[in-house]
Amino acid sequence: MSVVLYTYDWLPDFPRGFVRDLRVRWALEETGRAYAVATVPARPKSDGHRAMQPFAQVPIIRDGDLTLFESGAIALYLAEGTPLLPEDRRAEVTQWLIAALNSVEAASGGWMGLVLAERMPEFFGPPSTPDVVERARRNMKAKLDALETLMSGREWIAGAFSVADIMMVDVLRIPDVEGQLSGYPALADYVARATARPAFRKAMDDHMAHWRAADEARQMSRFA
Ligand SMILES: N[C@@H](CCC(=O)N[C@@H](CS)C(=O)NCC(=O)O)C(=O)O
Repeated sequence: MSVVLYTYDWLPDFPRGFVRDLRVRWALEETGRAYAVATVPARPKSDGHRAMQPFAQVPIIRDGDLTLFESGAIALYLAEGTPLLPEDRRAEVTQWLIAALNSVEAASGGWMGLVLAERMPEFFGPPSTPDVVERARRNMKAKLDALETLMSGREWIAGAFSVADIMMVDVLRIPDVEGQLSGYPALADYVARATARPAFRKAMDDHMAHWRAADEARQMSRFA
């Protein structure tokens, strides 16, 4: 039976390309697992959604009787028994996957939230003061500085390409697209190298095709 991946039924342009179902699609592509996509309403959130994900977020997967949320837990589950989570590096790969989410994404997500509140106060506001935004940016930069030194001597973060790279690179894509990786050549190369992988390209194409289909379905329902 194939995995079912849940994402939103529709979202505006801005988060497309960055919704976290992408990292799950990437892991599924890297491991060669077939999957189907199902949706939950973005607004308003549904009880059915909350029953699968207590915080009413995505991604979620179903695999047979198992329902799983948290992108890191999903990625580790999918990586189990595959080269994405090699037995002899299991602890190290897990460490870096958690570092991606709990150290790097925690810092970049905090900064991005403040930037969005500044840019789109009607949606993400109220905006913070500039010194608070700058403090969050410096906090993120401290993590990027450390990673830049580390990645200057490595191709992948923990030996061969692993599930930790999927998480770390997906987390770094936000500072990258926001211009925050300029001055970090090793990190910029790392992101470019990973996102050139056919599995990433396929995951991204399918992710964007999902939103285009969602636009069409929305148009049709307006005319119905
Ligand atoms: N720690 C969670 C974060 C999930 C998350 O923030 N999902 C976003 C989409 S990328 C979401 O559903 N946001 C809507 C909301 O929080 O209401 C994970 O990694 O799965």
